[in-house]
Amino acid sequence: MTDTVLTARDGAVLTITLNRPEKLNALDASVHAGLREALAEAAEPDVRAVVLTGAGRGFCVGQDLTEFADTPDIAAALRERYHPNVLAIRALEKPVLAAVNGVAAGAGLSLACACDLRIAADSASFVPGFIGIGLVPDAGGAYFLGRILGTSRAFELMASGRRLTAEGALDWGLVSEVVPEDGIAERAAEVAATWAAGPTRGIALTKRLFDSAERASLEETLALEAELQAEATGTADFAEGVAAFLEKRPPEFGGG
Ligand code: LHQ
Repeated sequence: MTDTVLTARDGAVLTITLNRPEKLNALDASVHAGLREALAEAAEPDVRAVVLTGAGRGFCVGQDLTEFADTPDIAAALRERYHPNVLAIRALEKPVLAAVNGVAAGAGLSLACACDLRIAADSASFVPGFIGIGLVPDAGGAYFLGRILGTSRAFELMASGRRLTAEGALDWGLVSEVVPEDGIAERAAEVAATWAAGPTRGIALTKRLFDSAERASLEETLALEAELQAEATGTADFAEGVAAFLEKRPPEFGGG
């Protein structure tokens, strides 16, 4: 693991911290590689929720623009460095929470939006850096923002390049809550611990169903839902959930 990406475990929660604070956690080759390793660690079965955050005053400002100058084949760089990590976040069979502690720009914004949930510090902001330098959104930016915000709002934001504040992001549903800057790590740990105590298989299958539903017909969605529900009813957490309901007690989900 590179020291530009750190991981820390607290029970079933894995926190991944992008760690180039002096560059607002801009993505260079070492961050891409470190994130790839960290996401592999996140796939371990005893991890039941993941937090992605940044060290210092930024979340992530996207591509390191000093390194980019030395990248002759941009399409290849996107395929090799960005796409595996974006796809790995979506493939993780557990919830991934972006704790947006500061500015999220360019591919850093896309990365936050690839996660399942987002909370933000009141000092955070969302900057579509791409258009500021004449680029199109990448790292899934158009895909994720279009789905989260709707095409009209996403286009206006991404094509204007204007900065969205944390409060504006809350108003638009881009983040689910805004907390004081000095409380974001604690709140992220609290939210992630709640998710980690949930029925992890059911949450994972719900994630898969939503990802599929965004592209599928109603008929395809009904078919997949029947398949996944059959799988969910086979889990220990389903048995525990029903037993707890009948015994009028809170469930204790083990994640299996
Ligand atoms: C940075 C960066 C940065 C390096 C701040 N790189 N150092 C993918 C593949 C291939 C091609 C290209 O694109 C992509 C995807 C992308 O992500 S494109 C979009 C790239 N990101 C941007 O365009 C954002 C550029 N940054 C900014 O506009 C500002 O830094 C924001 C508005 C994010 C924050 O502004 P401030 O809070 O005023 O901070 P700052 O600008 O003073 O930055 C602090 C330091 O971080 C500074 O370094 P220095 O040595 O001067 O203190 C910046 O140069 C450095 N930094 N972004 N992307």
